[in-house]
Amino acid sequence: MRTSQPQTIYLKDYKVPPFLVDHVDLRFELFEEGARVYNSMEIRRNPDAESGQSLELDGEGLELEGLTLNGLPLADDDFEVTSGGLRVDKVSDKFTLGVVTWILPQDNTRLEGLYKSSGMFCTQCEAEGFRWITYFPDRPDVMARFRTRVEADKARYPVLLSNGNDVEKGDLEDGRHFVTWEDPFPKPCYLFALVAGDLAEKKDTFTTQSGREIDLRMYVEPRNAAKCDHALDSLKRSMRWDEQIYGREYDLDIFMIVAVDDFNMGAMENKGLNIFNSSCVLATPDTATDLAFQRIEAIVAHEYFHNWSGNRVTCRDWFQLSLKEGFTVFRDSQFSSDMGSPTVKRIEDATLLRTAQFAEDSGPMAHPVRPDSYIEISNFYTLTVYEKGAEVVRMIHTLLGEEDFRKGSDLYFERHDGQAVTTDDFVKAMEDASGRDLTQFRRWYQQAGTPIVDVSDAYDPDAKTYTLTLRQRIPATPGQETKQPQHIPFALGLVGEHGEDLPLKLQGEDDAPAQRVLDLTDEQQTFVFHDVAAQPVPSLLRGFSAPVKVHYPWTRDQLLFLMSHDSDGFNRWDAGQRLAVDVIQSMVDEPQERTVDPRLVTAFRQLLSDTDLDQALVAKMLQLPSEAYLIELADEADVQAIHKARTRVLNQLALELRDELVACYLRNREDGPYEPTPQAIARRSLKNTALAWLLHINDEEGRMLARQQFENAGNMTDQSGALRALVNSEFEEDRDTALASFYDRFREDPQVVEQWFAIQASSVRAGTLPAVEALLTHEAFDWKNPNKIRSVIGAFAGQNLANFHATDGSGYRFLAQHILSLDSSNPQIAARLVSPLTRWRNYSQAYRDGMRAALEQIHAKPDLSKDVYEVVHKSLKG
Ligand code: 7MF
Ligand code: ZN
Repeated sequence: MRTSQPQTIYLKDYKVPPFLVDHVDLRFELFEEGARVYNSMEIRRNPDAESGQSLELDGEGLELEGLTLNGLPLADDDFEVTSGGLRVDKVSDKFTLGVVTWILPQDNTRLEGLYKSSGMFCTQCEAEGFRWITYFPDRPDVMARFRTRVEADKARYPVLLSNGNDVEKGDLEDGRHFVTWEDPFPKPCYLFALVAGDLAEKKDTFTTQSGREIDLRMYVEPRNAAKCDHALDSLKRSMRWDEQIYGREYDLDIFMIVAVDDFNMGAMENKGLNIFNSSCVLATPDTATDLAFQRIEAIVAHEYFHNWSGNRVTCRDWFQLSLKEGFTVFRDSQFSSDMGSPTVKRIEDATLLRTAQFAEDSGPMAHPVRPDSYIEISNFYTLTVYEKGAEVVRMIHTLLGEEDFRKGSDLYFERHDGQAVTTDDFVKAMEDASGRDLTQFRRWYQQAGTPIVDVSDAYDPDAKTYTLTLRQRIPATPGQETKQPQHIPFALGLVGEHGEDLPLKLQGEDDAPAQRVLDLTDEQQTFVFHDVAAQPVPSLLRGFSAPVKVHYPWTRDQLLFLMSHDSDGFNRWDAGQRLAVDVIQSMVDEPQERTVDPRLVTAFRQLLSDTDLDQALVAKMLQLPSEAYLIELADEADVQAIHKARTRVLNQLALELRDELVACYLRNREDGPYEPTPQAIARRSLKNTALAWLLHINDEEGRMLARQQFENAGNMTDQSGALRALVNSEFEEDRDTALASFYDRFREDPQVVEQWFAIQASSVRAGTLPAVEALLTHEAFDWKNPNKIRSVIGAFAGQNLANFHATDGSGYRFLAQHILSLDSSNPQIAARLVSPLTRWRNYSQAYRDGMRAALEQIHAKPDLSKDVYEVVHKSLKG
């Protein structure tokens, strides 16, 4: 147990900052033994704050070497160094405070603040990393102009970067040099960044809509110089898109991207100097899959879009995190949708939401999009804040329509430029621009839990009326026992017997649209549609218009009908998923039920040979619902039973459709050069799915095709597709040969080795744990590198569910053991690894006790970090 209870921070306790910082002058002296940071702050009392308060600055792990007030050294009894900072009691209304600190970046394994990654210096300051660099009011509502001088050895660190524009550079004594950077835009310190290293520079330019030429620069380790093109192209597409869709132009003369190998998260939007995890930005067709290409495009866009949604307009406090993250995820998903297939993008977003966010929303860490309290803020960079937050913005977009939404966004950026604001300010701007009342809608930010919409209907053949009754309920979540009804935009259509959309005409209306969005605002509402010629099949929540669960008793025949007839592509996919879920669940419930419903086989057969439908959509429709989703749907999940049932369905489908799978594979094989077009990507995806299915049933021809593909692949999508298929098969020899040759070929490339680790750690073959344990002692494994930890431990616990949930509890003990050791070196990474254990109450008895025991074992560690403590403690509570 921790010796002291960590403090909980509450939104209701928010107070404006007692002091403001107008300007910060920083000087970094970087050495191998450490770094000295000179920090000179122009501070003044906040006129809006309570008067007479002492100056309190945040600081962690700092050695204080000097402290001056208006240039004069402070006496020992004029200030106090406290556990989390520094207090100066007697200060006037306006003064300059000088602080000198000594820090040890080379020993910084937490990867917060200033640290070293493969020989270079870099920073990560969001959310509270700046306090590990110097004493400062580390809160986002203190916005200052930064001037940063970086000094280091010129041979080791020829490249010295920080935010803004470089205004001065020169040589110093002893082979050292310096560069000074000035950022004209006031910013919170979480957006501060510094990079120093021996880096290759890739240059490009972008001309803005107003004709300004922007210098684009990408900095990577020299061995990665050939992996930059895709990110730079993505950046230019993002910049153009933000101008066209949101009217947002870039504001500095330089925009820089840096890739670093050791990074706790995906990327960071530091003003003018975005820093990326190497795995989220570096790519060539030979080393990155199509999926990685798409992910990189989306992440580059996300970080770039933050320049307005996050940097120019930032968060007042960390409870408002979704203000920038929800909005920016919404913007990057709009962008991806515009760059590819909107239906497929929507399916991907809805899948993530329904699988992982719904699980979070019904577990012990459930919290509103705008949380009310936290212990450690880095635990709140969650799917709820990001993905549900983006859905909330998307619903505003649906309610207002394209045009008014754009007016709202323009008003928001104009009204709050240079400010630190709240989610409420965002909604207010949307209201003011559109004239719509979003009072009730605001509950989406305040109430946790996934709303459930129960739908019932009745058709009256005489009156030709169709009556839909919708009821909403929101389950209780920690700290929120009862809920108020929310405003749910509920899109729907009624599908007639020939697959046509029937007109949707409510009482007293003349217009009858084919699709409409109902405003569900009460606990229960009834809608009567007139002039409905025949009994329709309802197509509900089209396009996944709200992040809710819909319950309606569709028959399997109705689902089959929607699967092939619904005019809404998303709901075609959804009907297929619901059908497959139903088939698998009935096998979980009745293990003696041996044969798969032949109608599912027929539907999949049709899909496999349908060459008219968007092939990317076909590839999605062929994916069975994941084990994670089936577990989420269960009340008391029996993982092994779910795994067995799903495997049995997959086996039978593959056996019965074996010839179609081979034909689909051959049809989609390409001989020409690699192309990154959506069509080619869809073909590869379909082909690799067919291959995986064939190897799932240990088909000999599939084996031959996989070997051929592995040996001749001209791109990483095909190479790893074949490897993955072989690794998940029973063909041991082929598997071992392929794994060895793959490693041999790519051992020098960390991003590929990470994929190699993840493919093995997520292998469905029984008894993977010993193999996973062996990976931890592999020469390429590195406990200091978060990507390696994620690709082995994270992939095992998060994706290899049947093996992780082994009923002997070995998977849980394995995870607990490594969380405990990581807790001391990198608490953020350790805390993220706890999440596969948190929902122990939703598993059946055979799993529950083992999961809880693992949590209790972690909880018992003395001096547990507050990161891990918060997740474990909340999981065990109640
Ligand atoms: C796309 O949000 C979507 C989400 C915080 C770090 C990046 O820009 C960010 C940072 C976390 C989790 C997800 C994402 C990010 C972070 C992310 C990246 C790309 N402000 Br933690
Ligand atoms: Zn973000």
